[in-house]
Amino acid sequence: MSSPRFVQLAPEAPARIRAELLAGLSAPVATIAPKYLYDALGARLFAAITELPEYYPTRTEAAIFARHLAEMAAELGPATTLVDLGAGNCEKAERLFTAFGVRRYVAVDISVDYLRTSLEHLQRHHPAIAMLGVGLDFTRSLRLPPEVGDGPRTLFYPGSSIGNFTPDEALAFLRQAHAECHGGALLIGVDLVKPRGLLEAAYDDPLGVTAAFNRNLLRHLNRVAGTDFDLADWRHAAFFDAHHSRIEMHLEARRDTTVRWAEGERRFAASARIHTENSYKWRVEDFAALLAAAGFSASRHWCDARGWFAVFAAHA
Ligand code: AVI
Repeated sequence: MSSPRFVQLAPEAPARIRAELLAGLSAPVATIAPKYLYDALGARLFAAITELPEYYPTRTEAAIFARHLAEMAAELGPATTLVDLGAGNCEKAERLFTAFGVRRYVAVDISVDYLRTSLEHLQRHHPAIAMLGVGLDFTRSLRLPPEVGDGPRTLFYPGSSIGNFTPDEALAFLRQAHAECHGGALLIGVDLVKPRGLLEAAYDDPLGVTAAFNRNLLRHLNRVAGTDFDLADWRHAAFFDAHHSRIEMHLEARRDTTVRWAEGERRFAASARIHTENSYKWRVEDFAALLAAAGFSASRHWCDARGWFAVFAAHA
């Protein structure tokens, strides 16, 4: 019985993570990168978000895949090597294995610790597929290790996580993805522009799960950066900025408050904010143009009937 292999690429040193977080907190517009939303509890809260009736992206994307899988496979040809970016529990990729004739599955996430259990479980169900887990923060740089092997690769980036990059960052990321395809293809989920009310409900749900997800970032910061945030002082704020075509998430001070750490502090007046996430909403034609600018030669997309979400297949 084969078992998965694992490669952890150099994780960022704790001192650098701390320095980056504190620099963001001290910047004129206080900002924390959204990847810090995902500590162990944050990952669970995100999983809960995907179950909320208001959070349409996950189930809309799943329905598009369920309906058009055969056409996608026909468009792209066999995905002998499937590279899953942000694999987590690997569930989305598993649904592609048969239709895409996957022979080698590479699950990539920020740490192999997040992948071990899911990949070992998956390997038991798919003993004929060679499996590799790669620990890599690909939001910094997408350079896959040699263990992935030569030959064309199909990169799989579902969930509209591309929306958490600014358009410039998305272009830089897609250029790296293009190079890493080795002449293969990209299959990517993209959330689309839609009426403000639908968007804002998805990012500020009445149950308060997204608020908990956002505020949990402060607990994470207290742990890794040594800050003394009092969660009671901060509320969740999320709104659609039509000019930038993005949902912005912030943490907003309920009252004047001062946050302290070993070598510094920052005072926040009531209503001051810390920017914690952007979630860009694309138009189909703009995203197709972005793929072309990144070097992909031909792209096709599939949408749900309401035109809320798109899955793009692009040839490298
Ligand atoms: C992971 N990412 C695509 C989610 C999104 O919709 O931007 C993260 C999220 N933030 C709040 N709710 C969900």
